[in-house]
Parts: sequence; structure tokens; C-alpha cells
Amino acid sequence: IRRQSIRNVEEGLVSMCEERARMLQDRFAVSVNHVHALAILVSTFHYQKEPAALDQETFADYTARTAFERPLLNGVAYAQRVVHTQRELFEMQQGWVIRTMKREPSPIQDEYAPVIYSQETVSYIEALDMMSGEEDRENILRARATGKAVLTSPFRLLGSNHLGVVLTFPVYREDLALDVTEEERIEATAGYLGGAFDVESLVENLLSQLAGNPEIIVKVYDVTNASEPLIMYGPDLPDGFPSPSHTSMLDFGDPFRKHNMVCRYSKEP
Ligand code: WA2
Repeated sequence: IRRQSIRNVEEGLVSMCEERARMLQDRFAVSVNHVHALAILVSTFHYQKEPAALDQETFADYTARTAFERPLLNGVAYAQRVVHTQRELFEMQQGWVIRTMKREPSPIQDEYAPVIYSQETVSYIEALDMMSGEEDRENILRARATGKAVLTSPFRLLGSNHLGVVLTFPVYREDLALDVTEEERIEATAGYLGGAFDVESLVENLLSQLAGNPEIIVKVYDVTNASEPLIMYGPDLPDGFPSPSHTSMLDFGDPFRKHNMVCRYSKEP
């Protein structure tokens, strides 16, 4: 009887963890798909129309009205690729200067990725060169070289200082053939559409809706480097007592990154 009840407790942990992992992964995938559609919106209305049929006001309005489609993102934005020789003309047309993430006028760089359209919830990144932040820069370079959606490792986001990850889709000036080279992709890059998953507050919100009885502690890790897991969500504290844990796999859609969820009971069962 005792062995049976221990088994039940363990099965309970497995099913609660799997349920949470599936829910998080699904919400994540829904948000990524909608950002993909926004990248196509920018391509269609900014680049395939002459003159461009998109402006900040339209982008802000559309992204506010469709925010429910992206439940785990704090906001989305579009950063345009600007090479140095175009900087002066670009700044004159915009009426502002490109700034670094520290809000200083940008020093000279080969190229920049200033935000020209933003959802109001992240308006603080407007005019900022997203290549001036290490994590965002790596994302931009990998997105445009692969043509795919990419994720950063977890870091502290601008604005909230919450732990999260940034998602980036590349936008190209024209449709690319399937067999184009990496150099051709980079050359055809128009900009980057992306947003931040505020994992610390939005995942908390999601998991608290599922608060179970008995309570469990949920942690999410970036385990891309298996020997050095990076905490993405949850208390990064040593566990109070040795208790069995269950690890559920997570797939956030970027094959370059690996994630998992680790669950354990918060109290001795
Ligand atoms: N968006 C919101 N908060 C952030 C952030 C970000 N990046 N980076 C740090 N805090 C416009 O990849 C292009 C969004 C970056 C996209």
C-alpha cells in the first residue's frame, strides 16, 4: 500500500509537469506564429508597396488590437537595417538620431538596426539600435543568415528588467528563392521583426492560473549548453529538501536552443 501511494504521488508530479510544459509550449508557439504573420505584414505593406503603406500609427494600432494573439510577449517592434552610408539620410528622414541601448547617440558602426515601428507597450525601444545589445545583436545576425525565427538565451529585458528571451524574425526586401546562399540572404535583409517574451511576469501569470493542490515548484531552463543550464523562470535557489523531480521537454521552435521544465513538490508529500 505504501509503495502504491508513493507511485501515485510520483505520477501526479509527472502529469502536472507535463500539463504545464504543454500549455507553456502551446502559448509560446501561438505567439511565435503571430509574430511571423507580423513580419509578413511589414514585408507586404512597407516593402511591396510604393510608397510604403505602413507607418508608426498604423503599426501601433494593429499590434495593440491583435495583442491577444501574443499572450506571452510584452510587445513587438520592427527594426530597420541601416548601413552606415545611409545613416545621415535615414536620420534626416526620421527626424531623430539612432541611439544605443544606453540611450546615447550611436557611435559610428558598419550598420545599425534602429526600431522604427513599435507596439506602445515597448515604445521605450523606439530609435534604439538593437544591434547595440549583445543578445539582440546575436539574434539579428542569426535570424538573417538562416531566414528563420530565432531566440536569445535568457537575459534581463529593457524596461522591466525582468528575465526573458527575445524572438526575432528576419524581413527581406523581396521573396528569396529556397536555394539562396547565406551571403545573398544577408544582402537582401530589410530589417527585423521581433519582441520580448517577458517570462518572469507572463509565465508566472500563466502558471498561477494552474496553481495545483498539492503545490509544485516549476523552473524553466535554457539547457543549450547541457553542462551549464541557465535559469529562465522560477526561483534559482537550492532545493530545500531532497525531493523527487520530474523534467519535461520543451520545444520553443528554435533548433539552436534547448529548453526544459523541472517540477517538484513544494512540500514534503
Ligand atoms: N524588445 C523588447 N525589450 C527588449 C528587447 C527587445 N528586442 N531587447 C531587450 N529588451 C525589434 O530583433 C528585433 C526586440 C528586438 C526586435
